[in-house]
Amino acid sequence: MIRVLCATGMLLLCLSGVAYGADKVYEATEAGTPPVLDGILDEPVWRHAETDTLAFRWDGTVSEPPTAEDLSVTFQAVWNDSTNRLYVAVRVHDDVIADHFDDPLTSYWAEDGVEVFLDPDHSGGDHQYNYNAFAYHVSLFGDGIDLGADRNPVNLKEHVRLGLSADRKTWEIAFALYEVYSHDGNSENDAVMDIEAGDEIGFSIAYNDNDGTPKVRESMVGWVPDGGDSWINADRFGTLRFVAAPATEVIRGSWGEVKSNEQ
Ligand SMILES: [Ca+2]
Ligand SMILES: [Ca+2]
Ligand SMILES: [Ca+2]
Ligand SMILES: [Ca+2]
Repeated sequence: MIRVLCATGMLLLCLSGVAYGADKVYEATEAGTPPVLDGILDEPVWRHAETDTLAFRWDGTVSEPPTAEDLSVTFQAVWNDSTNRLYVAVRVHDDVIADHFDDPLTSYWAEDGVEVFLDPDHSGGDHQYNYNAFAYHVSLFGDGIDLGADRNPVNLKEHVRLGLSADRKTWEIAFALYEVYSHDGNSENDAVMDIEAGDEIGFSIAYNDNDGTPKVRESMVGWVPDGGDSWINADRFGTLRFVAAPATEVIRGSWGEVKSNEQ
């Protein structure tokens, strides 16, 4: 719609609609074999996947975008046809890695962590106190915190699997894509997306930087411009498109076999 309005010369509408992540698209290729979630990005698919940067300041007590020494973050994403999972790899340069509270629900937005936004049916719209879309605050311990329908934080860690490197700066995360989530304890009332090449979902990603002061988020950097309200509104998300792997890059078998063959 934005492109149509621009093309017809409706400049004010064009300018007012340019913001947010709607025009950002990441193409995730299919991994013939799912990555091993160990925080080590040595699988062949990570060598080929597009790398993008979290270049936009969304929030934080640091008024300027963080320096490269303070925080710089890149990510990649792939998917697997057999597991129906989205895999996200995140490389973080952060001067201080901090997590202050044993309770994963305490100040979850202001601990060091990756925040991944998913809207599997690409509907957009409000998701603050419902499961229309998700803002998974992935902690260093593999929690997946979002606000629930009762307006309290809820740990949806069954949606998330994390492999973290020993220095806690390389994240390898798998997500199940819940098109329907009931949160009633009965998985028969939920629907996880059956991913196929050509599908598109609402997607965004950010990093929350804590550098040692409890409950203080020094910086939040994200993939799309003006994404600070993404935890409320899925219209702020960009798009992730699932694409098939080039035939030459599809490698079947376990990573143990692949790695041993490469040595
Ligand atoms: Ca790995
Ligand atoms: Ca930092
Ligand atoms: Ca939705
Ligand atoms: Ca930090």
